[in-house]
Amino acid sequence: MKNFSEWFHNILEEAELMDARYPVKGMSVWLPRGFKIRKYSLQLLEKLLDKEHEETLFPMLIPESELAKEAIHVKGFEEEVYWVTKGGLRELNEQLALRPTSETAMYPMFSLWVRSHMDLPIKVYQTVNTFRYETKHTRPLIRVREITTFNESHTVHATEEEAEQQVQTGIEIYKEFFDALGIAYSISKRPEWDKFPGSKYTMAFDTIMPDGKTLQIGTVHNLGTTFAKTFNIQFENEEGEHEYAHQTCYGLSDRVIASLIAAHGDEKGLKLPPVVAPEQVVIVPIIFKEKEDIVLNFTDKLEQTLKTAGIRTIQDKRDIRPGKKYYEWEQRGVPLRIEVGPRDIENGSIVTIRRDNGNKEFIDYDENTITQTIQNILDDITKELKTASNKFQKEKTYHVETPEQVKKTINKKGGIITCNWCGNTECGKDMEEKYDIDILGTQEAQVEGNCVNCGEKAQHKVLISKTY
Ligand code: P5A
Ligand code: ZN
Repeated sequence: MKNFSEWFHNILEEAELMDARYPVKGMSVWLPRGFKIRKYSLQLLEKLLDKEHEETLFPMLIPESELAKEAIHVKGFEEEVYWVTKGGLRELNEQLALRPTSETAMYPMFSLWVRSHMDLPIKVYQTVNTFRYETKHTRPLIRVREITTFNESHTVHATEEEAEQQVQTGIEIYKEFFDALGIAYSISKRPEWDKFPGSKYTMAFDTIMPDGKTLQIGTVHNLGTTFAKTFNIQFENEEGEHEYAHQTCYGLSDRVIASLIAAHGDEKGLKLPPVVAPEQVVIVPIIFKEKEDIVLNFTDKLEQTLKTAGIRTIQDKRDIRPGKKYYEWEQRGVPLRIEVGPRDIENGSIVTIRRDNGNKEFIDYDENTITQTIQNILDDITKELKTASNKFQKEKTYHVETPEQVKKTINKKGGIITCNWCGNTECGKDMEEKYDIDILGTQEAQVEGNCVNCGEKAQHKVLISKTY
């Protein structure tokens, strides 16, 4: 695709996912089709989280005094906070922030809930909207000012080891989630200057978009005891002594939907993994005048059979050219199309066309096995979509060894570059400026040799790219 930004913008409209014409910058409307994709994505995520978290719901407004308590945290967000200053005509005594994230809404309450080690661990999540007055160029789903789908998990633990373990668990859950959606990712530890404000460290998921720039699609933070100290989250241990709790938090946003669209889409439009597709199968009856009844009897029954088996199926009986129907459903990303005409019924077969690779197949129709046959094709589509996006991410990740190669690769090819790095902040920031890129973070690896930028002894394998 030649111009990803343009393609992305058009597809939201053409596939009827979102309407970006809402008269507030950075805020858009979810249309029914988009909302269904969002709903199925969330169901998948929440099913994974529900294994060990509980769902909660905290208020959207945060008193200024609470937001301001954690100095580093508030510093990180001060330029992005929307404020409610009036109730009707009256000035409020204390202004209230629209949550940019919910640490400072939740943790004063955690402080009340946690008394003894028996109260720990706490593992909760919520799916809410949050507000960030972003100053960089806003784009639907990718950089928004109302994050409408903010899924945030927060955990509290008695020990540092447990919190460390939870970071791994958070990463595993997100991996499983992205894998199920076929979204490829690279995980790295953000550099000091780019970690979540107030955290000990941040682990981030980045996916390469079709234009070669990366998008951060999820983050897992170890908060250490910083917030526990600020909000006084203390517990009595088994010896009767008071200790500060160890915390983690992790979050995802509308960007998951953006990357889902970007990872699989093509010139024809959307390609949806069956798990989140509003319609998994569309049946198009090919109707000729005198054979109409025969065909529709067949396709009605087929529709019913697939629906009963739990496959989201629709039948397009509109009186328009089949070609127009194909075009529309392909654009909307329906994973599988079934065509049935009088000739097919005579031959005892149906025709299937896969959205992922366009493959057309004649399938012998057997009432008893048809749902399994269709399910198998859908499963294969899921697998192939994931394979393709993993392949893309891998092919667009380059290891380089010299500064010249860094420059050449980033400008020519985009994607993610890995190289040796000393780990020093000054050197890192120098690289960011010099090459006009971002340091995504470091990965654990045995490194030999010197830093690609300053020549000092290398300490890390570092990932760099242009970013959204
Ligand atoms: C973790 C959850 C947090 O806010 N507090 C609770 C922690 N982390 S974060 O990295 O700041 O945000 C989590 C994820 O949200 C996405 N994101 C956005 N998506 C769309 N528009 C935005 N303006 C925006 N800002 C952040 C990122 O994917 C990020 O990883
Ligand atoms: Zn260096």
